[in-house]
Amino acid sequence: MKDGRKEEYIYAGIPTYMGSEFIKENDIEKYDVVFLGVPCDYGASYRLGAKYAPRQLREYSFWDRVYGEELYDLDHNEYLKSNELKIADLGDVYVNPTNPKVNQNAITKKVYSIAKNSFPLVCGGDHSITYGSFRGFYKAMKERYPDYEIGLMHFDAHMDVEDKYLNMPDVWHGNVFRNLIEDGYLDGKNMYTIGPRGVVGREWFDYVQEKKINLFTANQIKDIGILNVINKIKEKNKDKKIKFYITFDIDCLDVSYIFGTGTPQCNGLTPYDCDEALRHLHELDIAGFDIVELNPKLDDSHTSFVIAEELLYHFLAFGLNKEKLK
Ligand SMILES: [Mn+2]
Repeated sequence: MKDGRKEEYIYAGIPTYMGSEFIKENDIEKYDVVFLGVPCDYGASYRLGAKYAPRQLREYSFWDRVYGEELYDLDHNEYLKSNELKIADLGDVYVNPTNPKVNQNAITKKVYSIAKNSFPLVCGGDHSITYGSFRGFYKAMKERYPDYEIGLMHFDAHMDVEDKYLNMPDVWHGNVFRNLIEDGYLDGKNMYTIGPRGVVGREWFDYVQEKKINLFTANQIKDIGILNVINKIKEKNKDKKIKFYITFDIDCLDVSYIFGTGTPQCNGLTPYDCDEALRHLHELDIAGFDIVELNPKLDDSHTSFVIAEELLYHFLAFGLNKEKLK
C-alpha cells in the first residue's frame, strides 16, 4: 500500500479505529467520519460481554484504510476506487454501568456532537445504546436539515419492539424501537427492519403492524434477494428528503457465521446478504451508523469481529455516498 497506511504491521501499534487519529470533540468538524465506542452491556437480557466490543473492533479494524485507493473487486469483476474519507476516533463514552438514564444522556450528548458536524460511526455495546445514539442523531439532523424526515434501517434477528421486561432498565435491548417511536423520535413508516425470524409473541408482531414498520423477514430476503429489498426501500424514498441512520445488530447474521453475540438465532442472513446491502446504498442519504451486540467473550476466534469489520469497511469504502455527507 503506497498511501494511507502507516508503516505499521496489522498487529502492531495503538489500535484506534482504522489506525485513525485519536481526537477530542473540538476537532470533530475536520473529519468525514468519527468513530465512537459505547462499552456497556447492562441492557442485554441474556449473555453479557458486549461492553468489550469497541476495543476488539478497533483491533480488527487496524488493517483497513479508506483513502481513495485503486482496487479490483473479485466479487463483482470490476475495477473500483474506494471513497476517500478522513476518519477519526473520539474514544469511548464514559459509561455509568449502574445508571442507565445518565448513560443514555451521555450517549446522546456525544453522538449529537458528532452528528452536528460529521458522520457518527458508533460501536456498542448492547442494542439499548441505539436509544441514546439515535436520539442524538435525530436532534442534530433536525437542526442541520429542518425540512428532512429521519429514517432508520434496522438489521436484526429480532424486532426489538417489546415492552418493559422484569427488572431490566426501562430501555433494554429488546424494546429500543418501541421507546424511540413512543417518545416521538421515530415514525414507524420510516423504519425498515431487515432480517427478523423465528416465532415471536403475537403482540410484538401486532405492534409492528400497528406502527406500520416496514418488515423484511429473513425468509423474504431468501425468497426475493437482498438487493430487491434494498431497491424497494430506495423506490419508496426516491422522492423524499430523508436522512437515514443504520443500526446494524450483528445477530441479523446467521449464528453459524457469528458466534460472538449474546442472543443469536438460526436461519439468518449470510455475510454476502449483508455485504450486498451495505454496498448498494448510494441513492440513499445515510448520515449515521451503529453496530451493536458484538461480544468477544463468546467467540475466542474473534472471527465475528473480522466479519463485522469487513462489512463496515465495505460500507465506508463503497456503500457510503460521500457526496451526501455535506
Ligand atoms: Mn437488536
